[in-house]
Amino acid sequence: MSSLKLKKGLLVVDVQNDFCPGGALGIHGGHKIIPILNKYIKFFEKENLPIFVTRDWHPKVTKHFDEFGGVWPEHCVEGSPGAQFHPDLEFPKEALVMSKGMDPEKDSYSAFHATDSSGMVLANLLNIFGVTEIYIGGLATDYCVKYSALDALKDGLKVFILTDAIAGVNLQQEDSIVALEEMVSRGVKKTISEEFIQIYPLVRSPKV
Ligand code: VGL
Repeated sequence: MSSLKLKKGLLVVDVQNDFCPGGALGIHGGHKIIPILNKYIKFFEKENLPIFVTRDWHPKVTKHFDEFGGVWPEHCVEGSPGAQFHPDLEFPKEALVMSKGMDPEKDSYSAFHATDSSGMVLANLLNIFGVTEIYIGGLATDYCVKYSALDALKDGLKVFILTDAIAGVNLQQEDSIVALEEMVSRGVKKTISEEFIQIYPLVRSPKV
């Protein structure tokens, strides 16, 4: 396998039942990004590139919830149906499932606070897989996607947001737009599936 192939990684953020319409914190149109995310996932899978899939995985009592002083209604409680990945999301068994939000004292929006089943943090896994360019999609644009993208920049990665595969909570109507502007102003690049899938073959290493 060429080193070029090892450089890209896909990060799918929090595509869980509670963040989709009908869920405890249902995001308008949240489910509509899933077929597009599935396309990206297939692409990374076919190319043997690492795929990281995060989930919010909260204890029942946490400062993240409004009942205990936070902002949000109870959602994505560990092991609950709302915390399960949306049934339409298709990812291979090789994908690395990462959980976050387990600390009852913290919000932990960023995927960089997530750990895999062995307790390894995302930054270490990215390092192990040699990922230098991360492609991020999922929920929500104005929270977990944004904080993950900004942390990825801090980690020294080149960061692409999949703008056709994100949706925002929008507590304020413009929140997602503002979040995207902030990401871009800090150095995040935007891409969409058509562009990504057209451009990608050009940068692929030749088949041997
Ligand atoms: C998220 C709001 C509350 C997210 C998580 O996944 O973006 N948003 N908790």
